[in-house]
Amino acid sequence: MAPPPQGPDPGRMRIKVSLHTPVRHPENSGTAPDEPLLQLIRPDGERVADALYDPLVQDIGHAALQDLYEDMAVIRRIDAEATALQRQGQLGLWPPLLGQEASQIGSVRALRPSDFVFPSYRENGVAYCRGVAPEDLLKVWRGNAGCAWDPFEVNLAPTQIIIGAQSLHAAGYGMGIAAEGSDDAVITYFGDGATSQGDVNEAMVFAASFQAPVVFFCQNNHWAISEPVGVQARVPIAHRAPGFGIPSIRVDGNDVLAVLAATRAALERARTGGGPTFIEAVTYRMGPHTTADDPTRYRDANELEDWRARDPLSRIEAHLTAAGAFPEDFRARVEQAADDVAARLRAGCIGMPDPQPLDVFAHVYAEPHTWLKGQQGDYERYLAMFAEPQAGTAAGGGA
Ligand SMILES: Cc1ncc(C[n+]2csc(CCOP(=O)(O)OP(=O)(O)O)c2C)c(N)n1
Ligand SMILES: [Mg+2]
Repeated sequence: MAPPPQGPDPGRMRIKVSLHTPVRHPENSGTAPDEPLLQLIRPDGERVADALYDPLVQDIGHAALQDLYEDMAVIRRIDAEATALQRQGQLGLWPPLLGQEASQIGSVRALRPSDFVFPSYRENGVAYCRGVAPEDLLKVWRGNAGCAWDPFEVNLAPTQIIIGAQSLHAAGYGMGIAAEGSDDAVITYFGDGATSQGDVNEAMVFAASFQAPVVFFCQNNHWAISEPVGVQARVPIAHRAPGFGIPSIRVDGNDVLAVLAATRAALERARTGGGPTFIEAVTYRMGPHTTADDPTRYRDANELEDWRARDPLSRIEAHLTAAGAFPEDFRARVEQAADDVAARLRAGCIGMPDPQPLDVFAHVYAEPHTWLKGQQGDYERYLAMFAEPQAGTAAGGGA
């Protein structure tokens, strides 16, 4: 039985009761933004028992937790290396994921390969775990490709820059696979700011109406560039979804085990005809919005320190250390794995062949057509104006 609702606002309390669904954590009774979260491992590493969600992660022993830790350490290293490459002029831009490792790894590791992912621009950890080559993660940010991977090879849609647009694609794809009778599921990632966009709200309408097998995974990293989440929503973001008829859960996004459990629950619901679920993973963007941003201009340094104490990697390290499952050779192995991926990333970035100007026409339409060919011809003639004169020709042979 859920504890009685807290808080002085009776209107909100009524809403809360209607929000209650089987997937929702029983402790999530308040409406304040700091209401309790589903948490299975506390920041100090202590395991918290949870009757509803423990059965979903029964298979995750120390070895599996070590794997999750390794994933998080590797994507943190990828992120640091890419940030350095941008600072060294090798990338035009990079959107760091520092601090959001548990949200990305806990959710992506709950998927099966045939599920389909619709990401934003920040899910580079998700992309890596879907099987995208490390150097390919950089292509878009080096201006080298419009889409750096074949979406159908890794079941991952291209990087989406338009805030929230991918949620509509996810709803449509989910409706499609449901009509085909598949038991695959779809997950779409977006931020706290994106929940104020029309696209995300429209996607929730369609997904709810058609009971599409979609997991709406919101990484509430507390900021939408320089806008704090407190300005974005007056209630916890998770409370928005039930208004559409979509059950939601608020999970500690820095607890990889809790994120895994919540995502598994949502995927199971999707696969078995239960329709969409909304997950608010409460986490924190520890770096800038992108490498073009300077968060010291708008956020308090103390806030960053508070969140550093809730670091997603340290809590797993503390948990495993207390259990005697974080030996030195494991630490060394993880560091080596992270260094190897970073070296490949760097070499692949610097050695990446430049795209040719005419490549821009290759992926505009599935099939070429007269109008496009005409434009390509114009561009070819334009480029020819800059061609080096050939020896022996009237223009360049010279007497
Ligand atoms: C439709 C649209 N409007 C505005 C922007 C500019 N923009 C880029 S990122 C961003 C903030 C997004 O914040 P959030 O959804 O919380 O995601 P986060 O970047 O924190 O992961 C905005 C407004 C955009 N890319 N697309
Ligand atoms: Mg955000």
